[in-house]
Amino acid sequence: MSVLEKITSEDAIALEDKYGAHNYHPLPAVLSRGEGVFVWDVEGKKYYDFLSAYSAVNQGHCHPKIVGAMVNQAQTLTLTSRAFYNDVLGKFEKYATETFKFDKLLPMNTGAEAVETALKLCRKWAYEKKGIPENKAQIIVCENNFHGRTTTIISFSNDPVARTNFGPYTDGFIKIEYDNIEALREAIENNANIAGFLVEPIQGEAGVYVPSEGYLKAAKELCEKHNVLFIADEVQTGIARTGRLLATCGNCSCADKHCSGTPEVKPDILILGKALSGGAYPVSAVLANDAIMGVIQPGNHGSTFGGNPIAAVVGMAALDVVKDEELAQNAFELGELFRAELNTFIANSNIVNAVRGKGLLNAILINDTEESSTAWDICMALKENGLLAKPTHGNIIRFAPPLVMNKEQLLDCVAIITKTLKAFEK
Ligand code: IF1
Repeated sequence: MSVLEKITSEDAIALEDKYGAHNYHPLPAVLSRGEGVFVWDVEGKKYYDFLSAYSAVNQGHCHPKIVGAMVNQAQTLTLTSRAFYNDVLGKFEKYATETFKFDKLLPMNTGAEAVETALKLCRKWAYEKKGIPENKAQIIVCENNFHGRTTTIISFSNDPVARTNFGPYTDGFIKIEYDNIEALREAIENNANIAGFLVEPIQGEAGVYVPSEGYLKAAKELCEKHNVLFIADEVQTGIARTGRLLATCGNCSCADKHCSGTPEVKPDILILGKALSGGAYPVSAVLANDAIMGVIQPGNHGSTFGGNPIAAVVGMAALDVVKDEELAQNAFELGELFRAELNTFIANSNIVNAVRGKGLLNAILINDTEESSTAWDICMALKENGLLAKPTHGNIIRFAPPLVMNKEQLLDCVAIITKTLKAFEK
């Protein structure tokens, strides 16, 4: 079968079922084209994309500036490995460190690799700078976290589906309740071997759980007081998704073009991925200042593709788009509108209990049990009505459109969502 040969949805699904590992349970939409906020399936049906590949396609599908940069570089030099220099990595590192206000950047490919990199960096800093006895470093993480799927990362997951039967597990992690500053204080103050605190500014997979006002700031202050590294996993919340360049920018009122660079909560280690490439190519990164990143010496860490020329130019183009099209401001404004519209619906609904989120990272809580298929059934109905979304856990549906959406399209999506939900009213 030639890759150019047209295929039906049914055949595409059958091929994956027969020849692919069953590590996902996708909605039965077989997509063949994407442009901006839209995707099309193989039968030509058009959809609003309300997942954005889990917030990787913030800049919209196939953004011409990003794709253009990728194609041009792909025809010039794709990969050198880090055995040699290349002419674009340094430019990307400079651009990204100036954008996010850090001294150094370590380039990787996937979000999980960047999280693993941050954990290794934190541990090495703890032994060589903080003076924690070797192999005694502990890193605090939160219940219901999602940081990726490597063996170490799932070692501190409490999701049985992600963790069971993948042991033996990596040691050195302490789990505490998310959004509970006293739990963090208790864990930090009674243990001299705490190296770092790894946290999602908003817990995406847990169901778009937005922490209490001031939690992140108080957590950072506690970390500072006890010489513990505050590690922000912004793989999903970063790159303008939550209405600011970073979720840890908090209520900083700047838009990207004139960022003052003084975010509400400045991480010691920042983890980026997903939309760092606009979804065109795997690009992730760990950023830190010299006092921390300086512990990394040649041979300590790396990856064949980490920092490759295509990743570098795609990363620069993706950041350009965020700034030039003021995506953070757009996400902020459309997010406010989305939640206001949904709250109006919820006031007279018995199928939705609440909407929550920041910027264009939102979720609705369906009025049914976690075990019910209602959220899935609603997503199937949304698909029929021309909008793609997927439940996170059980009865929660995540809504995360590309940040290039305009007000008219958003209101069109609100109409589709509310019309669909009405059919499920009890
Ligand atoms: C899947 C979830 C979202 C992430 C945060 C690191 C990573 C992710 C905060 C790892 C990745 C993806 C992974 C993808 C589905 C999606 C996801 F449902 F799994 F949990 F978005 F919420 N930190 N999240 O959200 O980045 O290695 O994937 O590039 O694995 O099913 P990655």
